[in-house]
Amino acid sequence: MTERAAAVPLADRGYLTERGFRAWATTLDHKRIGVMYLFTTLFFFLVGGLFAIVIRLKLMTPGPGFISDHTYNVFFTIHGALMIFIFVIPAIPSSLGNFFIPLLIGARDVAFPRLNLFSYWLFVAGICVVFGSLLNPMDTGWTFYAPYSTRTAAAVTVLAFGLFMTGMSTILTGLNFVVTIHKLRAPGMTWYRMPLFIWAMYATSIINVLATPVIGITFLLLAAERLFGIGFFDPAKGGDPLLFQHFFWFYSHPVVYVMILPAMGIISEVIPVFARKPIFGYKAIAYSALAIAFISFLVWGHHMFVSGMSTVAGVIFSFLTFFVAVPTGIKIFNWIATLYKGSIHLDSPMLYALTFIFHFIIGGLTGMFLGALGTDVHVHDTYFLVGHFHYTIMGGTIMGLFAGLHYWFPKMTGRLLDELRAKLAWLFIIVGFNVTFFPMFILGYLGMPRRYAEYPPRFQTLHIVSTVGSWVLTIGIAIMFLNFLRCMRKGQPAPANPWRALTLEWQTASPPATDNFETIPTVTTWPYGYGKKGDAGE
Ligand code: HEM
Ligand SMILES: [Cu+2]
Repeated sequence: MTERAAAVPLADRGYLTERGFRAWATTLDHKRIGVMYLFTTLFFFLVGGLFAIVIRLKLMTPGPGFISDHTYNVFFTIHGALMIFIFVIPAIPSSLGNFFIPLLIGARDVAFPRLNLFSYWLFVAGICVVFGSLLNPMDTGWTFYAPYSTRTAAAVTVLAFGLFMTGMSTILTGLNFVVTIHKLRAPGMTWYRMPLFIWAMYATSIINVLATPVIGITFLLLAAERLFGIGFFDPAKGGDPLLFQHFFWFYSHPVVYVMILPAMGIISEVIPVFARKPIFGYKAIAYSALAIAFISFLVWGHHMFVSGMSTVAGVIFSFLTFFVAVPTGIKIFNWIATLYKGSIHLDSPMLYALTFIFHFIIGGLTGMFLGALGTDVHVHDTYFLVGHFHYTIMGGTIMGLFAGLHYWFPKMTGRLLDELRAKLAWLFIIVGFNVTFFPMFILGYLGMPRRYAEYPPRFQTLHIVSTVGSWVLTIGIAIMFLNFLRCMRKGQPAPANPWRALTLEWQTASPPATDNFETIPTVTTWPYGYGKKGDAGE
């Protein structure tokens, strides 16, 4: 491969034309705001990843290590809290959602551009407060469990306040998206002509608007308890620690679907384009997103099976949990049916989409073990769970994000990615990911508890395998990011529609102009008519 000495200039830099800090910081363009979110969240993915690497290094040896056990607790708390609250919750909705919702529905911007900009800066301000808490860092785990979190001397109140702000930003973004999807669709874009990514973002936004206030209020109660000694959660003050767990999971279970639904939306876009086939079961996929959003509010108790809840409640929550598997299974079946007899193109977005399906099946099925009351009692709070949620979040959501980044890179930057490097990165990532996280299922099954800095030596071999895997994974992620950075400046100029896709964002220039479309398109059909003669996509 020959290196090009200088960047190839783009004929038209579209929305990227205006340069300078001010132009970005005060922009009302949803695309620029999306890009700012993308850079911010990806940066914290890398920071959270650094903590993960240190955690894994420590776990190579069973006894006391190069960091103290307290530091270990702090590190997995920072790792978890950053990854969940600052990275994965906003990662797809606020970045790719902001960038692509208006483009996919044929609008010029979101419904409330100023509110959108405000949400971004509120998010940044929240992150600053979160970092303020690092002066006296928290060691409670990302779950903030009371009563410990009400008593520890660490800066819980500051962290809770920072997350309150980022949560507020999430709510405002969710509202903005719901109104945008209702009000700003191009003429002719009926609900059943909407791309499935839009359905997914719609369901996600509804969860964000309904669930996030609950955690916000919980954080306020926690702060009130710490600051004013009001007994909400601490039994010594007449509170109930289980109330905290109920509040926390009433938010945090639905929020796992905030993490996964947008990724599922991306997969529903990528699969038909690279299989050159109409999506199978469009309505089933669309409605299953809403069904997942609805059911997600009914199952929080599965995180509390061992908290002393009554067996009857446990059985009911366990039973309800299995219902989530139905709409989830519907999606997976429909994607596979779309692939069936398709003309599969294994470009990098498709590789990541297939990787999503592969990992998510493992993550989802192990979720069934955790949702079943009888088995969860045994594997609760072990590495089985750590394996499960990394398979769903990292193996699922993050692979969906990577699929989306590779798919939409030409649209966002106006340049093509280097496919060879993209595929090389993918190879490292899929191998590294599975070597890192699969051993965790076995470790958990054998009884290795989560959140322990030290462990019996018989677990060491599997821990070493996992740590070596994390190095392979890191190399893959590094190659991927370097490829992004390099091709942002030096990639070949991209045509408007390099993947021959039918959704509206590809019918405008790469990168799009500030107001997206020269004239607002009129929609006459759904966007999945692939493989038929005479279609624009063929
Ligand atoms: C880069 C690869 C990653 C590695 C090697 C890794 C490793 C780990 C390990 C070993 C733990 C368990 C710590 C313990 O229980 O003692 C952990 C916890 C956790 N990880 Fe990761 N992780 C990675 C990426 C991610 C991502 C992408 C997310 C989410 C977006 C994530 C979310 C979490 C959460 C929420 C916890 C629980 C923290 C707690 O127990 O409070 N991780 N991670
Ligand atoms: Cu849950």
